[in-house]
Amino acid sequence: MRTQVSITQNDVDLYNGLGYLVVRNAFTENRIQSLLAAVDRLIDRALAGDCEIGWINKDSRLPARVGHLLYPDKYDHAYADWLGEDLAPHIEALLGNEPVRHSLFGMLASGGGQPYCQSWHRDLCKPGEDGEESFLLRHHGEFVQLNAPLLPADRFLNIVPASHLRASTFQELTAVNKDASLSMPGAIELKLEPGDIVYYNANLWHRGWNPNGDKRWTMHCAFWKAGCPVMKHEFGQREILLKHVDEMPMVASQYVQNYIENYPESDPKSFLQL
Ligand SMILES: O=C(O)CCC(=O)C(=O)O
Repeated sequence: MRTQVSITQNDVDLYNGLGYLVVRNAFTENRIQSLLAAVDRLIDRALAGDCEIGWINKDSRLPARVGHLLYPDKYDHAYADWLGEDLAPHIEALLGNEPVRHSLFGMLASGGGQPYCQSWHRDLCKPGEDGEESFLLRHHGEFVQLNAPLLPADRFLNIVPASHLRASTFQELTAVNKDASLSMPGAIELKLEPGDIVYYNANLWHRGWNPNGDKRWTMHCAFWKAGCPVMKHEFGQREILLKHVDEMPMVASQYVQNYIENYPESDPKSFLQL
């Protein structure tokens, strides 16, 4: 199956300039249904004791955030097919058409009225530290993260556009240190529907914000250029992925193989050390 929407050079330029790109209707209703069915199968397996996941409410089939969906116990071909057929052309365009490796593959989940309120953060650098901007510039274009909701009216990712390649401002540092609920200068709420994908730089100022605990199932994945060594925050997946990398469809298998091949034997570095 071909990808539904391709990413143009103009999209890549927008992504690089703003630190995010929303692709509307990036995958079909059939794909949405196949991913929802995969999550339902995961819940069935977890309820049967065949794999372990966290719960918001087990009786209501409400999982908590799930990581490592490519691990053998949580794996479903639906995830790997989606990665190969819909996501890969986008990811590769955004990473300069170079080989790509897996980093993180999971699902953000909320529900049952349980508030989910993250503080504003950048994933891989320390806001306000000396050299903040040079870290950000050094790794520019090497990685991409995505959120792709499977349920309607996903309004839970807040970002500060174009904050990904500069040092944090005094106002940002003040807002984050005072109170997570304070509004952040220039912040926007992304409005996404199933089939939409937001690709973003994980060092944009951002947060997940769902104070009412509305039901949310949002695929959440990250990828790096293949040659970038596996870092501390994504370390520890090699042994378990090796068990079934050969059984995955071609693209997913290649991305995972590239993770395995760039795995340091010990002492993985952090983003700041590279
Ligand atoms: O909930 C979200 O959309 C953002 C998640 C996030 O930023 C994180 O877990 O670091």
